[in-house]
Amino acid sequence: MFETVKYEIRNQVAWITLNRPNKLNAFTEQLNLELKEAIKNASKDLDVRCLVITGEGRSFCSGQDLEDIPQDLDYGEVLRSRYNPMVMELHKCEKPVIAAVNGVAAGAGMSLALACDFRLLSEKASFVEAFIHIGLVPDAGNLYYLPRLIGHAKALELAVLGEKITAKDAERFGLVTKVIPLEEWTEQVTAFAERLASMPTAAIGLIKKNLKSSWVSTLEEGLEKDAQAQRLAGLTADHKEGVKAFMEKRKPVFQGK
Ligand code: T3D
Repeated sequence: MFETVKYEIRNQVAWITLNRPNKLNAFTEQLNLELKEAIKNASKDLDVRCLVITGEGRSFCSGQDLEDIPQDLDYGEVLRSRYNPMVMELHKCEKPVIAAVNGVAAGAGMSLALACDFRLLSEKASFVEAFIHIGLVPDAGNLYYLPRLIGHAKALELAVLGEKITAKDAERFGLVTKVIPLEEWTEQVTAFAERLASMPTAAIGLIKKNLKSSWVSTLEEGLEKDAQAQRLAGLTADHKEGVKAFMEKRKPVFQGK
């Protein structure tokens, strides 16, 4: 289906693997577009309840392919036509999205990881705000997500200095859900993804939506959004099942609706 992305569904999890390992999974136009399509497919597929984005080989993604910089477009247009739609597809996704950062995530590769809901890092993984080393500005949502995740001061420091951020440092800054030892990587990422896929994923979608809008809402608007979301969550089969299972003292079986 795709050439630069592997797309597999297992146990209600869509596994989306960036597949240009010889270039450390650097972005080309084709990869931007195929990744966007893969996210769109998984977002729409009723059999999918969680997405995992990861990289083939030793890297997660090294950002824009520096050997494939388009000559015919200015960089603003490259972002508008290729990167921004990819980030917006992630932003629109109502299902939980995990960045399984298996190795280095540099430049727009770091931006991609920041735009996901969870970041699982291999102990060998790292982040690099590589933009500054080539005289560019962090893009693809990097400067939107980073201060929201770790605060303005640390975001500025990382973006300006562009130093390698080890998995341990990323965990210390609060950028990471979990750092995973190499030998447990596949097992732990799979377990985490399948755990999310078995949760009340419609409620997760509502949590994502209201958390995002909280940045631009007054308290009054936020309270109204709580009421609207809770109305919808209260109508789901998963809510009924959760209460029933509690009363029957058993584990609930959620369907994501
Ligand atoms: O609109 C626009 O087009 C602008 C948009 C910009 C968005 C951006 O993402 S800008 C930032 C672009 N990315 C970078 O500047 C990162 C460049 N890469 C690196 O800094 C390092 O490669 C890494 C820190 C990612 C990894 O370092 P290391 O030592 O583990 O690996 P390496 O030896 O540097 O790289 C291995 C190979 O991958 C090497 O090729 P070779 O020598 O084996 O043939 C290297 O050239 C290649 N490679 C790595 N990153 C890229 C790349 N080739 C093309 N583009 C890359 N981004």
